[in-house]
Amino acid sequence: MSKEQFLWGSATAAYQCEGAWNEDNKGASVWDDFCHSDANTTGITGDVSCDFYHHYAEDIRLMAEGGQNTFRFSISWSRIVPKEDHAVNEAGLAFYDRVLDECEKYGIVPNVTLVHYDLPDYIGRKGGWCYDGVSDEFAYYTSVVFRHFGNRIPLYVTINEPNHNAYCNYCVGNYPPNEKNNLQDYAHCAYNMMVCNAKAIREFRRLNLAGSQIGIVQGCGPATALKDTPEYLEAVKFCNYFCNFCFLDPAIRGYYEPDLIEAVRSRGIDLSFVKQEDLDIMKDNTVDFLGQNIYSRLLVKPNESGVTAFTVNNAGNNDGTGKTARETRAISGWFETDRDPSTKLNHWGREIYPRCAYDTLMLRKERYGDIPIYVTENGHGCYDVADENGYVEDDERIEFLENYLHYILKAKEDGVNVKGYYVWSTMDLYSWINGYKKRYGLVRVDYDDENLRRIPKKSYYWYKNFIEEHKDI
Ligand code: BGP
Repeated sequence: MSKEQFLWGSATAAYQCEGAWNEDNKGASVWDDFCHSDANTTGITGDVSCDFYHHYAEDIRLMAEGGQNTFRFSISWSRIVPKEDHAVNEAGLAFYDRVLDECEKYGIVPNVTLVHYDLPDYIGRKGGWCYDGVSDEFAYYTSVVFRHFGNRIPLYVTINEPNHNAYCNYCVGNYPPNEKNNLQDYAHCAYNMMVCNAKAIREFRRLNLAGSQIGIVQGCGPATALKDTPEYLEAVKFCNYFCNFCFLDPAIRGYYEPDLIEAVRSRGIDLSFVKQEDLDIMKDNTVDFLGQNIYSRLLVKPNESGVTAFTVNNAGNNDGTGKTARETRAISGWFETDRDPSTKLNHWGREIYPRCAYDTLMLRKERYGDIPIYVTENGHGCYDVADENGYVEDDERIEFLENYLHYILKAKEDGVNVKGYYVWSTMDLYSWINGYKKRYGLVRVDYDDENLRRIPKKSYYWYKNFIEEHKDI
C-alpha cells in the first residue's frame, strides 16, 4: 500500500451482507440466535441478506469500476472458529482468501474488522462481552486470523464501534442480549472490550507483520453542547466519559484517567472486574490508527429531568416516518441529549449536521494528536425509490455525502491526519433492527429478484466522479 495514496472506498459488515449463515461449517453468532428468536419482533433476519457470500466477486468488481481503491469489511468470527472446541474452519478462511484475491486483482486495499457486533453464540451463552474469558477467546481467534492472512491485510480493526455495541446491548436493549438501562453491565462490557482490543494487538505485534497496522473504530464523535456554561461543560465531560473516553483513552493512550474511574465508581458501579494485569496489557498495546464513523452530533445538556433513559434511531416507537422518532441518551445527574431546533432530522430521528464531521476530527486531534484517522463509515439511510429499471436517483444521499465530505476535507486541510474515507455502505444490506427498507448502499440490491440483482445508484456514479476529482489530495 502506497503511503501517499488517499483511500477512497466503502464499507460493509459480515452479518449485514454475507448471508450463508450456516454454510460451509459456519457456526451461529449471537445475531443469528437473536434474529431466529422471539425477541426479534420483526422476524427479519440476515440469513440471506444481499448474499455477499456468493456475490463478492461482482460487488468488488463494481467497487473497482466505481473508482474505489479500498474496501472495509468484517470477518465473521463464527466462520473461522465456529465452535467452543476452537477447531479452525478452513472453509471460512478460504472464503476470505477469495475475497482478498478479488481485492488484489483490482488493487483494492482491504480494511478488515475482526468483530462487528457478531460474537459467536458459544460466547454469547457464557455472558457475551461480560464473560471474563472473552478476551482470551478473542486473542485466540484473532491470532488465527493474523497468522493466516498476515500482511495481505494492511489495515486490521479490532472491534467495530465498541461504544455503540455496548450501548445497544446493555442500555437501549435493542441488540442481543437485550438488556435495558444496565449501567453495571455496560461498564463491564466496555472494559472487557478494551481488554480484548489490547490482547488482540499483543497477538498482532508478536507476529511483526511488516506493512500492516491495527486500529479500532469508534461509532460517535466527541460530545458537544450549545452553551459553554460550567453546567453544560460538565455534561459534555460526563458524556465523553460514557461514550468516548472509556474506550478511546485505553485504546489510544493505554490508560484510563483516574477522574473517569472515580466518576464511574461514584455512581455505585462495582469495578471489581478491573485487574492490574489487564491494565498492564492495555498500557503496552495501543492502536496504530483510529477509525472514526461519522453520522451525527452527540449534543448534550445538563440532566435536569433526573431521568436515566436510552433510545436509538431504531427503537420501538419509530417506523421511519420521522413523526415520533427521537434519539435519547440520558443519565441522571450527568447529561441528557439536547436538540437544536435549527437542524433537520432523518426519517429515523437522527440529526443531519454535516459540520459535526469537522468538529469530530478536530476534537480527536486535540485529544489524541496526529494519530492517523480513517473515516470508516459515513452514510445516509433512507427509503430509496427505484424506477422501472431499478435505477435510484438518490439525490438526498448525494447531498448528504457531499456536505459531510466538505467538512472532512476541510479538517484534513486544517491539519488532521485523515488517511481515508468509506461510504456506508457498498451496496444495500441489512440494517440492524431496521431490516431492509432503510437503505444505505451506493449500489441497489433488488431483493425481489432471485439473483439479487445489483444496480448502481446515481450516488455510485457521483462518488466515482468525486474520487476522480480528489484522488491526489
Ligand atoms: C453503524 C454500524 C453499521 C451500520 C450503520 C448504520 O453504527 O457500524 O453496521 O449499520 O451504523 O446504522 P443503522 O443500520 O442502524 O441505521
